[in-house]
Amino acid sequence: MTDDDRTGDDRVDDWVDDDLDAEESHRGAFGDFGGASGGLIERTFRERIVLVGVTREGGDADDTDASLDELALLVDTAGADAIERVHQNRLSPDPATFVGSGKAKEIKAIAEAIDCDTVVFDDELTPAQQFNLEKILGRSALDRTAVILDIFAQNASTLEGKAQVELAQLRYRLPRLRRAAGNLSQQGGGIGTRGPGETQLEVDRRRLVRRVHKLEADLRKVQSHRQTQSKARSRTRNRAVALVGYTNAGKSSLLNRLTDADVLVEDRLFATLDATTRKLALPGGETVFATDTVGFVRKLPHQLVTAFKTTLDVVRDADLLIHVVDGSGPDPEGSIAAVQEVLEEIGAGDVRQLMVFNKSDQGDGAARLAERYEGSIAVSAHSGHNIDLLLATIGDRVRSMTELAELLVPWDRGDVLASVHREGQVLSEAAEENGMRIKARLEPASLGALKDYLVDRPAVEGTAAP
Ligand SMILES: Nc1nc2c(ncn2[C@@H]2O[C@H](COP(=O)(O)OP(=O)(O)OP(=O)(O)O)[C@@H](O)[C@H]2O)c(=O)[nH]1
Ligand SMILES: [Mg+2]
Repeated sequence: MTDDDRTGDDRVDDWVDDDLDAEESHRGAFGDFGGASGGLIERTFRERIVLVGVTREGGDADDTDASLDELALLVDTAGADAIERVHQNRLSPDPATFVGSGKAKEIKAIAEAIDCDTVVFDDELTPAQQFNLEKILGRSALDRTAVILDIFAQNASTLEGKAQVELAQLRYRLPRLRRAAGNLSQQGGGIGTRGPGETQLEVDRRRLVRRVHKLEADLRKVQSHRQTQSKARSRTRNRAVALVGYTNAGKSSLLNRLTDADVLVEDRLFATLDATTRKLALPGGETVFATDTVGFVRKLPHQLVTAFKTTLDVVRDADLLIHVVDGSGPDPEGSIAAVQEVLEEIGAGDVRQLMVFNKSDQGDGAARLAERYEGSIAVSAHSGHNIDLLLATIGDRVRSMTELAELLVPWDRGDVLASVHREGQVLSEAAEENGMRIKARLEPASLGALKDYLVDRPAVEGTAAP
């Protein structure tokens, strides 16, 4: 065993809940993770599912319902049918069984009466809760995280996307590995010896840890490549705009409408997992980079947020976020709040936003919302409604990040002249006796560096005079 392996195992031991002493092997969701059907939810037939939502003290039952509606959609996307819902009010989750053992027995009775295969809980269960629940229920107990991971696994298509999803799955799966029957005694061997005495659980765990390290290293490589690319991009001084929003809001459709991106569009949750960036020419003559990225939902699993870090960095580093909302959806406010929460989690809570209510061709929801949210626009990626206005507004917002300035650069400062051209948008140039007089749009940082050559900054709307 190498030192590397030992470090890995130690780290995993921190994650593993040692209360989990399985006396028997039973049909569990994770005993055969990634088994015959390749996912958590059986796909050789449509599983029948009971959903369980809990409203905590101070929580709102309507929020729990909205969250369960979303969970039902997620379950459907994963390829199963939500047949029944169970709702509970609780001060706080039961550490052993999440819902309390009495409620768990009630759920079991319901599951038996309607002959369901799996129970899905709307909150993330600890490994111990999951294990105990499966014992009481006599069937798989999954949580929202597992369902979302399952959908991501189905939708991943590129190498990077697949690696990110697999990493998230492994991080979720590791603390949930179980001891198989009859394997509890740790026979033979002293410190450092592995071999005949090693339990199957340890072998499995070590194999997975090694895989986690490999994936982490692979993704780091992708990330450093991406950083080199984005450095090259920032030298060109083009602004970056990212389309963010709830899954299925129409982000990819909008990018396709704005550019010739040709991104996959589907009436399906999490159709997009990989970021796609395209140049977008604005009516004012500027060019920005526009990126379409993965959609968000309520309670997006933190394993995914961590694994998708490289993808989500694009959002954090953007100059402007176009927050796309399905204006025809049932709960736009709820989805806006969910998106905001994820943005904050990934450190993008402070990036400027332009709110866009999409699907204005479907009912008057988008138009009504646009009236309520100041500075927002109702658009339709399908019909093209207000797309010109959207482009003009993106242009305005991007332009307002720069200032109009007039400079006089002496003839012997060709380097300064070059940097004005490189860093700003030159509007006019006139040769004079003492040098070149230039009107340009520049970012505050560039203006600071060029302050010695500033003649006078023409006062324009929204620009403070010097
Ligand atoms: N009626 C209508 N439907 C739209 C519009 N824009 C998108 N859609 C539909 O909404 C669904 C989702 O569109 P996508 O563009 O894939 O949405 P997304 O936000 O990229 O979704 P994910 O990548 O899955 O998060 C598809 O069925 C689209 O055809 C629109 O302006 N009007
Ligand atoms: Mg998409």
